[in-house]
Amino acid sequence: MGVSDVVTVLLLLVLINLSNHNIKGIDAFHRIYEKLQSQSVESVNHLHRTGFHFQPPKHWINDPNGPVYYKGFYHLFYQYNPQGAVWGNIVWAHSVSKDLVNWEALEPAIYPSKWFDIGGTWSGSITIVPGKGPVILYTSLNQNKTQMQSYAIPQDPSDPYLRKWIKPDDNPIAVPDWTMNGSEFRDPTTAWFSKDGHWRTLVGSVRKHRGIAYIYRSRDFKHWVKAKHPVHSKERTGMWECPDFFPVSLTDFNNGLDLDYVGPNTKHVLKVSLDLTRYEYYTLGKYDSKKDRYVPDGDSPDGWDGLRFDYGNFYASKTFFDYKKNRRILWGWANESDTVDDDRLKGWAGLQVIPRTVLLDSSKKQLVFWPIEEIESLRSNYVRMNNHDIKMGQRLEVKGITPAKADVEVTFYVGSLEKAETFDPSFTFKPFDLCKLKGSNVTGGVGPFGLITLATPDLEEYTPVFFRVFKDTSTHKPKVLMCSDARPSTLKQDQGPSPKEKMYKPSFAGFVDVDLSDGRISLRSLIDHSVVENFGALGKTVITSRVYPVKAVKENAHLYVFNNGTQTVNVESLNAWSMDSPSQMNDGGL
Ligand code: DQQ
Repeated sequence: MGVSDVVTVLLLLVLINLSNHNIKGIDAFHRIYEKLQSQSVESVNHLHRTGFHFQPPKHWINDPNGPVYYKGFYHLFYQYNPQGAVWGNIVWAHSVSKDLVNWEALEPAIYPSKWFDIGGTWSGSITIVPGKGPVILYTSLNQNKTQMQSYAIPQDPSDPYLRKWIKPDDNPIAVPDWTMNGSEFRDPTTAWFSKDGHWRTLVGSVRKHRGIAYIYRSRDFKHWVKAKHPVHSKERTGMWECPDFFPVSLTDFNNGLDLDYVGPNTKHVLKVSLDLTRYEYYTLGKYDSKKDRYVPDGDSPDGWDGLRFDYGNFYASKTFFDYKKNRRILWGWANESDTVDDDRLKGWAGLQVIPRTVLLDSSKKQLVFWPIEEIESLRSNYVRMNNHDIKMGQRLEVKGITPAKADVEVTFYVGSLEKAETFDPSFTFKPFDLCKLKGSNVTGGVGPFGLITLATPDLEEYTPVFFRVFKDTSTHKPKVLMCSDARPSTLKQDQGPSPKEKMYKPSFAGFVDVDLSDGRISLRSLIDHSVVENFGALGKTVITSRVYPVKAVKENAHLYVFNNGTQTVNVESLNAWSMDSPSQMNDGGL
């Protein structure tokens, strides 16, 4: 073992240790809780269940799979344990919707039943193949747990509900060869058709700690051949789960592109979910379709410090192109951050975030995300606030809506940045540490200011979401930190000696790439009992947090705007709505 190998191993050990703090219920290597995975749920505890997020009536869920718009319906499949509230026994559960808000649950689409998938039906995607209809590509595990790629087709492609799926006998369509790691080979992407007459799909993997996205080609969507080189790989990033690969337009910042779009003015996005840390990153770059190689742009960090779709509790995400509205939509899984024991007692675990549109930011350096417009149909009671100064230490209550189930949009005017603190460059890649260090209460110059969600009036419990503005003397630009700090979110005590038995209360954070030249910054928060989704600067930085207040619940929860910086901040406009619940999801026999 050379010095660099020793360094790599040490680095990985540190990361594995770190990752243990990030996750629970499912760990980096899909180890399962033997005793709990099939322990049926006696009753469902509703205290922290969400009001307008996607959740089945009970049990464990994880990755969104195969989202697609087909014959008037949006389909969402997802990894689901029909027998318990922890990961295990995974099937593809299936729901349909006409508007991405109200869902009808159907029977699971695929579940282990054939020799090639008896060991598991894991994540994958759907491609609409002309002449065939929708085809599922998924990771199937045989009885030895070898990971392979398989396909399934609808029994009746004319059925808009796509209720029944068939797994043809010529499966699997891709098996790991001797150069590959058979227990780390999964999550095929939606395929795209190229001018050379081939379909292409990516499959995530790892080799010697190098994260890999293999590319497979097929002429008939049945016989697939691995390209000589991976489309992309990166050393020391570990297993790449759930890759996602799609083009974005460099000239049209309002519409999404389908996967097979070819044109001069595009870039590609490659997103990977890092099994070691349980967070994702993406790069923007150029895809050379002749060489089947993807090269990230020089200023798009490729690795642990990369850009993220969401800087919070968000994983295994997947986009799809919505033909109906010409947009690319992102789904992502928000895991619980309470304990495995809590999940067992609650009888449920996991949710899907509100779907988000994905566009290239006009800077062309990053993406922007925004909750789909359909979610606004749930807005009810409305209150507003205009032109309110908030001096240092002040807190203003937003009254007249249901704070535990709300949609809030606020624009702050911060004015001069003269009082902003100097940015310490050692935090450049450590926004979490900076958020943890300063929190929402340490007085700053410009900020911390923002929203206090899910709060008791005496702030025994609260989840603050806020900005803190620094001066970056190297760039002469403001450095804007955005935080969602779960530390004060609950009075419930951390329990148990091991990380998985302890509640996880992270100080999630990211920087927001804005110059504040007009003195303004906006924040939108979707608050839903145990989940808060936050969109800074119109979706440039997004942070999702899971929190479990015991007092600030339902009608006892409050919402405030606050400022703990010496510079007075003006709430230029605040619009807030109570949110209704969508029509009940029927349980489809789940
Ligand atoms: N979850 C699936 C895998 C995927 C992982 C198994 C990501 O296919 O890699 O439930 O959360």
